[in-house]
Amino acid sequence: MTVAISAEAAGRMFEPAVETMARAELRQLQDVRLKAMVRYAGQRVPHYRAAFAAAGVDPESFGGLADLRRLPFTTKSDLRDNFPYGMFAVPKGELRRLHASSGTTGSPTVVGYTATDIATWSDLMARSMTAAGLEPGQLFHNAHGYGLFTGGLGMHYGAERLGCVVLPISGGSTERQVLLMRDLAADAMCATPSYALNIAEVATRMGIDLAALPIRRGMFGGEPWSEAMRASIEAAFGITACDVYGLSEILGPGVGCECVEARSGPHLWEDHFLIEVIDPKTLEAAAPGEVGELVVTTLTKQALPMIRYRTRDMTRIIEEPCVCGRTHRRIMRVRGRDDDMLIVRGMNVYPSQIEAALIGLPGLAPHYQIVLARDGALDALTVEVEALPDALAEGDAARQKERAVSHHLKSMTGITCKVALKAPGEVPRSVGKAVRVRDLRER
Ligand code: DLL
Repeated sequence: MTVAISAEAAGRMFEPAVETMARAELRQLQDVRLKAMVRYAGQRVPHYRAAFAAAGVDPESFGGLADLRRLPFTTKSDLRDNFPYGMFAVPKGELRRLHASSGTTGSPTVVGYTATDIATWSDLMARSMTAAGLEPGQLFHNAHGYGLFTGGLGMHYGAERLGCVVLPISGGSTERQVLLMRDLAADAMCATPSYALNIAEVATRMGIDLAALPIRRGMFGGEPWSEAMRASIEAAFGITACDVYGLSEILGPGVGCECVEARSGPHLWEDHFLIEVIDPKTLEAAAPGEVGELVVTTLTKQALPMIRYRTRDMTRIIEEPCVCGRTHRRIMRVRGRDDDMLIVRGMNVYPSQIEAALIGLPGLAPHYQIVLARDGALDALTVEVEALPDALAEGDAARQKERAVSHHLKSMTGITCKVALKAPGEVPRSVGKAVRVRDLRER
């Protein structure tokens, strides 16, 4: 049984039958796939065999969705402890691709894909792109880094699967990005949101009005961003900007994506991923609609099955049906990882909350960094933000502006902070994931 949707709505989906599957039918599919996945992981991965045994779960007779909470969690340290191939369910020769994390927050982790996994990933990316309003035949300007980061190749394969023409420009060479976007008449693009703003700024310097070009669609993700940043990107490029979510441990980009119709949080593709939100302290299920840590179980992954993987990403599940007709649930835009949260004088705040309050204020450019330092026994937080070129202030006028912005941040986020106005170009620009926090505190 599928939900009745109009042919016109179905035409805007890559796999309409699956994307509009009735919830009960989707649950049933998840149940069957979960049982098979637990059996598969137990048979093939010693780590899971041991973890299931410790939790008293017999993978051969596992009860499916009803018993989900009996399954052990998997964390990033399990991947590290089993580096490089210990968590894999297939021999090395059956893999077709490896990606790796940069290891900025610890030792590196490696993820892998079989040929079937790459085909599934491409399908899910094509599904995500269609949701974001892309169409076959369009020119897709791919400004995600190619290489070990999953952004570049993940988007590339998805765009080809959809039938787009891909420009694999990768990140960097920003002036060239602008020229090619104009000369080749790109229809759609993807980048991290911070890099998109960098491109927009360079275009302005070059005297090129991106909003006057044919480009109309964009997909942005890989790092937290805010509604204010979406508005800046949409205005600069003259596009609709959709939020695409994912993480390498689970897949890469394309675990979910916003639909262009609602643009109110990514739909996660629940035929391939089982999602839960937990309280990261108690590890119990968060109350319905409450914010907590997203936990994902892969339902079809061959090379690297993930059972109840703790993403550290904080969000909530949106249960309300979406206007686009898709039945796969949405999550609230991810505002950061649990470990990105700053605790300043006892107040908890995510960099993205500061961003949301900051961007769009008159006279400020959307380029900022948060500096943490020690002030005696206390933490001191300074927000360094650039003034727009035509709004540069000096002396008393600058101090007054800084105080006004600091007051605004306090009222919006509860955080007491200093604000330091910077001249245009003083805040470092990103070509991939932006570094939002400089922590100068001694550990
Ligand atoms: O960043 C995959 C990706 C590439 C997604 C391009 C979207 C676009 P990792 O490098 O493993 O994979 O980093 C994953 O980035 O756990 C989140 O903390 C963060 N992240 C990814 N997408 C979003 C988003 C890729 N749309 C980590 N909003 C995730 C907020 C995001 N955070």
